[in-house]
Amino acid sequence: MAGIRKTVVWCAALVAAASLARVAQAGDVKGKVKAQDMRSAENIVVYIDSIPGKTFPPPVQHAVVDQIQMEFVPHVLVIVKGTTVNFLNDDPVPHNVYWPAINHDRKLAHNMGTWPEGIVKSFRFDTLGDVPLLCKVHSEMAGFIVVVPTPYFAITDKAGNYTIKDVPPGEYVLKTWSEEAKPAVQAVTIQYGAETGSQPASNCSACSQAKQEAIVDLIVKK
Ligand SMILES: [Cu+2]
Repeated sequence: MAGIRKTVVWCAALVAAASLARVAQAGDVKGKVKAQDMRSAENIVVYIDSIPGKTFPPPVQHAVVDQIQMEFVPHVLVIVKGTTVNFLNDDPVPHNVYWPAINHDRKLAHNMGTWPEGIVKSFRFDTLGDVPLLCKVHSEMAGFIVVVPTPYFAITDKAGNYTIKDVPPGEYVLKTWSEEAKPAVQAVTIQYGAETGSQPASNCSACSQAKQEAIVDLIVKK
């Protein structure tokens, strides 16, 4: 009997812990980027800037930049610092990958070489900032890798919309990166879902209400 009672107490503690975790539920940061005097509002990176005292382990899974029909795909890739990128060639002609700088530092220029279809070469990016990708075989080819400090990032669609999912509660600085424009900076807060703390853990309509949404529209210009 004592064993059963102990188990019941344990379960109650677990439920309480689960409901507390829900109180600190993450939220989404979303909005629209207005691109002033620019060709397009697409492919603008929106990310949460470095959080003091916090580092984020890079994902084990590699990111991918392909070369398809004479283009870098995607045109802009965002990764968290420390991520390894696999460079692919899916064209029946050899392509090259090189970058003349990382974050405008020419000492970090690097040539990955030239290789035919089907071969994969990898590189780990440990420096924050943008990496302009070029191909020495086809001078018209251009792409970008943007290395950011947190895993909370998004990239705009054709209309300039973005959504950064599952940001933990806190006060942050939101930043943009664009091929054409200067960075825009904006403060954003994801609040703790304090009120739902008094709700029973089984009340799941309250759980969904705890999901925060911060709407932040940004203007980027040259
Ligand atoms: Cu090429």
